Amino acid sequence: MKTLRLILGDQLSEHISSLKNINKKEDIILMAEVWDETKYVKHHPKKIAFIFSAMRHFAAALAHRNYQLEYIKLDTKNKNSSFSSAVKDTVKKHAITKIIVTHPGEYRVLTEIKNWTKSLNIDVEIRDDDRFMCGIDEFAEWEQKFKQPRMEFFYRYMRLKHNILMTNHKPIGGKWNYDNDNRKPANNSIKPNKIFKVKPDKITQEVIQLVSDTFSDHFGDVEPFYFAVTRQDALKCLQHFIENNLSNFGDYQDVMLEGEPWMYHSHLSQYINIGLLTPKECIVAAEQAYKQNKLPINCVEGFIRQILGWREYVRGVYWLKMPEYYQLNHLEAKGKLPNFFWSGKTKMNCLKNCITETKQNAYAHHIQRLMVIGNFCLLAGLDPKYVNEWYLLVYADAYEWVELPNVTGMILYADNGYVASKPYAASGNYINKMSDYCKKCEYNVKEKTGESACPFNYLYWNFFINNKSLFRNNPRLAFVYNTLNKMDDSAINSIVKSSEKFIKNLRTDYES
Ligand code: FAD
Ligand code: DLZ
Ligand code: SF4
Repeated sequence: MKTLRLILGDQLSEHISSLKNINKKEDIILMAEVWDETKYVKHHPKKIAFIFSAMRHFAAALAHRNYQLEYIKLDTKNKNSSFSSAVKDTVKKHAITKIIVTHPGEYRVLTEIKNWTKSLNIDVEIRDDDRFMCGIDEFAEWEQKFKQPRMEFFYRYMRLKHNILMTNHKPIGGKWNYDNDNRKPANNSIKPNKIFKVKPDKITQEVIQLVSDTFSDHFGDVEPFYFAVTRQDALKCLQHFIENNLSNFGDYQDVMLEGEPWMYHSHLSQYINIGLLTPKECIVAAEQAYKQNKLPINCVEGFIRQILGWREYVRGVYWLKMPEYYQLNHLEAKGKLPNFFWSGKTKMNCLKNCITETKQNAYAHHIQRLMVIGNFCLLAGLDPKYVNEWYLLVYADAYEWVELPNVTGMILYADNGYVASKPYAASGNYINKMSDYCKKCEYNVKEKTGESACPFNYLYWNFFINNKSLFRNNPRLAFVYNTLNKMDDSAINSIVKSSEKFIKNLRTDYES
């Protein structure tokens, strides 16, 4: 009996469940560069180059270990290839009788895989993706126990279950969460370290050429390309982070500075998501740094919470709520993306910086994604459909299981507060405190309304005016509505007028 072991582009680990108990003499591993995956959204060229190069390096490592491998390179002439066509051809070529695959990261792909039993008349086994530290069924069981299944409770459950940063079943340091210590504002003395970069080898250079020849109409710059594409280099990136950035990670987690896209973040998400690193080893490395090198608890706990808490939580939410989650639009937002989401050309200096850096690096750090770009999408009333598409294609770490709950849930409140207890809305004041963007902006962050006022200032109030019936009874927004209630009619009128004008101009922008 010959079994096909299918490895998808974000499953690049020799310990992936689809390879367990493989018969090296009989079984065939299939990896395929296929058009459908490059086309379902027009991914950033750096993301495609990253995935293809990492796939080719991983395939070479497998071949070196004497696995039998069928590796299909992108056929630039036939643009109709898909996972299904690649599997069908390989099943026929090798007289395969069974397919084994690890659970994919996207609902769309799961549906495709489930069809093969019928369309190919073959046994298909879908194995759990045990790179995640919480199973899909386990999350669903945990979630049932809560009226409001918030990330913070889930995170505590995970800390206890995996015995991370615990002592005698209690959180080390006495507190579960040190987020209040992790909000230091921007200041001139912050000087982030150089990031870990890898020089492209021959395989990567070939892929860069392929991508620039083939996907030149996609948003983003393929070069300079400096991502790690092997497990060895991804491990070096993890070490670089632990040694150089983790000790500042907590303090400056929310800070944004012009010309400093990487700050003290780890830049590990794309490696974890694709399988070059496991979430567990990143968590363990940080915990060890706390124990051995006495790194500050707020930094280590903050970093671990992102991976053990948020990352696992959003994955649980995705599989629990799909496919309905994809359709959600609780605030009935209808706006399209303005052109500057593609060009970066806007007078709003914060957005200009974050979008331009996204275009260059296929990366933006969390606060740029959440409180600048995301905040704008929320306040400007952009339709979740377009916002999700944008976030899914622009970042090198984007797969729907992680992108969708962050966009629909965290930034757009489109799930009616399942993920976020209140909308992550902020005026220019927040961006001014956490960044140096406002200093060079054509808008004035101190002005509330009018032509030269920071658009975030009036859009913020306008959002809460427009959504009064939904939010006025939310206790976490009591301060917002208390302030609004004290505003006189002319102030409200000015906010509404400035907002209407701004949104009308946005419409002209995307319709042009
Ligand atoms: P660090 O700041 O160093 O954080 C450490 C790790 O924690 C990350 O590598 C990541 O694995 C994990 N993490 C942190 N926050 C989250 C989160 N909210 N959800 C899941 N994991 C998290 N992350 C993705 O991996 N893919 C996405 O497509 C993605 N889309 C996002 C869209 C929006 C609107 C927002 C607000 C966040 C999104 N995130 C996404 C989460 C987060 O912004 C990125 O994981 C992070 O910026 C990656 O950079 P880093 O590795 O330097 O992270
Ligand atoms: C994102 C992506 C791209 C652009 N190309 C491929 C590909 O050619 N072959 C492949 O196996 N995977 C690719 N991927 C990653 C897949 O889209 C990803 O595995 C699924 O979306 C499931 O998460
Ligand atoms: Fe952004 Fe407003 Fe500051 Fe300009 S003034 S950078 S638009 S927050």
